[in-house]
Amino acid sequence: MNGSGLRSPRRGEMGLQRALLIVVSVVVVGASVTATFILLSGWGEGGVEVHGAFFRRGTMGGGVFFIIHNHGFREVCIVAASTLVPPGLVTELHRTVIIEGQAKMLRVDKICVPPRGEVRALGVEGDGHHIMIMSEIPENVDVMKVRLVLDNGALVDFEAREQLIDIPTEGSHKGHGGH
Ligand SMILES: [Cu+2]
Repeated sequence: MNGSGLRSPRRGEMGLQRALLIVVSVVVVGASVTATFILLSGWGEGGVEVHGAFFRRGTMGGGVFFIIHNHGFREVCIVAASTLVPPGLVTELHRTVIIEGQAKMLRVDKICVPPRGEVRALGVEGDGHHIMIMSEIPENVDVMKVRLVLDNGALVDFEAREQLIDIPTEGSHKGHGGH
């Protein structure tokens, strides 16, 4: 066997290398876990963000409109919606389609947002999708709080302010850029 005088410095080096290896492994594993997490879920609430939300009252109930953006790398679908404020209104996921020149609202099971993409849930002004409120919205409510349930289990809460529908006046056609 070799003298211990020769071996101990090498053993020390080995220890240092092993320590470095462990540090590197921990970093690599950590990075992989983070990358996997980002790939699977995106950022935040399922990697999904809601922009420009508003609601309009209808004859009975109303509609909630918004743009939903998916930052993730996987398709995400809205599978249900509910209202937190006011609580417990009856909701349905809808899509407006034009059939023989007539706008018709269809109930849909889900609203899917492509990876790295968005859905303009703005009724006929977007791609038809919207959340239909099937029960009466109390008069004093001008901001609703809405919750979306995604197929990956994430919840997305957002506020939708009432948008009053402009009643066209005689001079309205003179304005620039209205629609
Ligand atoms: Cu509808």
